[in-house]
Amino acid sequence: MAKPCYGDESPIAALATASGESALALIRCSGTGCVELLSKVFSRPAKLRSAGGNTIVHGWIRRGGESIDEVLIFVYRPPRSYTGEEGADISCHGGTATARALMDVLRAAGFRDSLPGEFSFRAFINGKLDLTRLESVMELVQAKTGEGRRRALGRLSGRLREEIAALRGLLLEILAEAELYLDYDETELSLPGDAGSLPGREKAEGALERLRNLAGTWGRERLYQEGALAVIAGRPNAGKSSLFNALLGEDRSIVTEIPGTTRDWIEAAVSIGGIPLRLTDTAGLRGAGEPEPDRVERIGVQRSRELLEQADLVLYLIDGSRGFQDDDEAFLAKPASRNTPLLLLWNKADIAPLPDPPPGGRAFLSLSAKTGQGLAGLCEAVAGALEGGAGGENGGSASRNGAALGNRRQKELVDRAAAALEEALNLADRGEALELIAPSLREALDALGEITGEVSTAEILETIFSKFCVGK
Ligand SMILES: Nc1nc2c(ncn2[C@@H]2O[C@H](COP(=O)(O)OP(=O)(O)O)[C@@H](O)[C@H]2O)c(=O)[nH]1
Ligand SMILES: [Mg+2]
Repeated sequence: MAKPCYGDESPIAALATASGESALALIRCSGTGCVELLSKVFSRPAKLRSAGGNTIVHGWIRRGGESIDEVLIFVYRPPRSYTGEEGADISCHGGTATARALMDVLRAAGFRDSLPGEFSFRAFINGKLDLTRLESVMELVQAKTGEGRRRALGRLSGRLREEIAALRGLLLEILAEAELYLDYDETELSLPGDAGSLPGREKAEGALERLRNLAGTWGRERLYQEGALAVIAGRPNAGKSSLFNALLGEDRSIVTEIPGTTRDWIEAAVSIGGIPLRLTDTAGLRGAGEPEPDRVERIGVQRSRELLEQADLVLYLIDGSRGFQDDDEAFLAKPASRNTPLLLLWNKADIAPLPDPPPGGRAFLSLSAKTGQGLAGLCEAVAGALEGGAGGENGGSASRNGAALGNRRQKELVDRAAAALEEALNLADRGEALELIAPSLREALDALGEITGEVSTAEILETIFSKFCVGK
């Protein structure tokens, strides 16, 4: 049998829900003739074959004389379906055994297993959705927090597609004007301003600013999608494990009064201010004058340092009962920790309030990991510090109608469009002829077209859709 490939139009099927124990599951089918194929393994073949679009038929899936499951089949007729093709969703009972048995029946009936993202690929090919909206469906599926979900939904509703369409429209106007001049002999039509200047220059400058604003949205979007690594650091016994547990809302990390209790780092996923965080508790960083830690703890401390280098945010804890020490000062003075956003936390405020004025004239957040005092303020500060760090070079200024980028692919293409447009403006500044400027404008236009899929190749599409999950 030939290797299945995207775009071969054969009837496909896939389990669209997560496999495992559940009340119900959904198997999705698409492709010309798929209702006919299903009717061969269905208890009411005539009813299914004659079913209109967007209707539901109840019955049993059978193999020979054996009933496999009682199901509801949602029938779709083209073009009114997700893929634009004839389709059927089988709502069956959950659990791995049932889904597996039904998939076997479907394969025997002539369906093949869908490739990753193949339903979406077909939806794109059939003009149902553009790439930004299809990718947002994937972002929605992968959203880890409510805020991530809300942002993906904005793209699904078409905000990004609209902004890209508007920008393409602008570039097309500029290009059309430039080409008008190119078509005429210079003696018949004189260029506005200096010879070689770009007609529609103001439009191009406006478009460039909008592109930069759009590119600037990625830092923040990335934060909500991919999350951030927050590392809790500080001297032994500062209360790092206590804070880790308090933020998690459970006793995950061991807390004792014995310095050096945490020897290896522990990571857990939490959501703070809608940002998915990988929070890590680390072994305490001992000072020079303290007893040499044993071998295991020494490795733990080394790992703490490595984690600190990868961190997006450092939560540096001071043991308030012992005060701000030379070791703390030494840590904060290190260049590695100066580049990463850092929050200075004064812990154990329940027994040792933050002195006024605070030591070293530094800004501390006062809290108690034990009583929970100050934790709400800490969460706000964490979200603020990460958002500030993710603002990007232009401070993350909002783009038109709240459009925001959803993935690295889109970011790279917006950057490419901006660079090409900038090049066009530079060429115009140098008084180059329109023949030399126009290709840069076209390149910007093509890069934007790739974002929505108006410009695409089989290779580009396969790369995109193969990252989707099976059944999507
Ligand atoms: N009073 C008080 N004690 C705390 C607080 N946070 C931690 N501790 C105590 O400090 C000791 C060390 O805590 P732990 O979380 O293991 O510190 P780590 O070594 O930095 O992980 C334990 O006895 C904790 O009960 C706090 O906010 N207030
Ligand atoms: Mg600890």
